[in-house]
Formats: sequence, C-alpha cells, structure tokens
Amino acid sequence: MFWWKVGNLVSLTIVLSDSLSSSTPCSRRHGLCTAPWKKWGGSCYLSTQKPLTYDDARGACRRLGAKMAAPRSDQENDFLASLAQGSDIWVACTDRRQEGEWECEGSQDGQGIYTNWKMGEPNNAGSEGSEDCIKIRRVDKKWNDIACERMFLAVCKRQFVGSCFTTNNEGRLEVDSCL
Ligand code: MAN
Ligand code: CA
Repeated sequence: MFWWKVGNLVSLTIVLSDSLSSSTPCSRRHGLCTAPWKKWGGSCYLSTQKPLTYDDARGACRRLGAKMAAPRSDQENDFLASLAQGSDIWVACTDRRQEGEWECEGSQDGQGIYTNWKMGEPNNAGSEGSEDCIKIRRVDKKWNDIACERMFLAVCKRQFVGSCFTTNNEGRLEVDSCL
C-alpha cells in the first residue's frame, strides 16, 4: 500500500501491485535485462542521467516502466551506490504523509523496511524546514533524510524483460514465469 497525498484536501490511496517483492528469492529468479539496464539479483537497474527532484526522479522511473529503487539490503544499497558513482542517490521512501513514518516503494510485502541511517539521522533538519525524503550519501553510503526538492540521481528498478522463470532449491524449474 502506498499513500499519495494530492493537494491539501484530497487523499488518494494507490495500491501498487508489487511483483518486485514477490516471495521468490532474487537468486532463484532468472531473466534478461536489455542494455543499458544492469542485471542484479532478480531485477534490472538503471541510473538517471542527471540529478532530479524526488518527484521528478520517481516520475522518470515510472515512465520507463520501472520504480525508483529503495534498497532492501546492504548489498543492494552498495549496488545502487556503484551505479551512481560519485553522486548522492535518492531512496524511494518518504514520510510526507506522516512525519517519522517512512513508506517505501516496493516494501508492501510485510517483510519490514531496510534502513541504513547515518548516526543522528533522520533528524528532519536542514535549512529547508522539513526533510521528508532520503538520499544515500556518496561518502559512506549511509542514509540522510533531506528535502524532497533537492536534486540527486536516482536508480530505477524494473522487472526482467519478457518472460522469466524461477528455480527451486535444487535448481529445478519451479514456475514458468515470475511476473
Ligand atoms: C544538513 C542536512 C541535514 C543533515 C545535517 C547533518 O543540515 O544535510 O539533512 O541531517 O546536515 O548535520
Ligand atoms: Ca537529515
């Protein structure tokens, strides 16, 4: 479930069907990514070319049939950082709806939300008044809450191209699709 506040009065709930968070471990999902998308785990990843605001980055990813990535592990966090070398990167989580309540794209699967806060963060500080979005800090890959109007690169995450399949513990075909 992902809440999206529209204007000041209307509140709209969008339920994102989130096949990226299927219960199948990524290592057992097999499929293809087309260049320049990079395959990692069970998905395809691509960094935006230029820094964008949080909303613009989210929109850019959605126009590509992807979602802005919100890492679920230290390994995925490191991978995102490696794609956007030398830059800070958005994490697709916001507490705009309720201060202190972070809601992340693709974390509606009840498995809890991975976080990697820098010590002292999130502090909702900064000169902009409120910090309702999150970036991965280039220097140490730790997270800092930051104003959503700032501009950073984002990494988009999408499903494999075309058909894909999953294998079981024994490496045998489990189902004929992971969509
Ligand atoms: C700045 C901003 C904040 C951050 C502090 C940490 O004010 O980047 O988001 O929390 O520095 O000192
Ligand atoms: Ca902060």
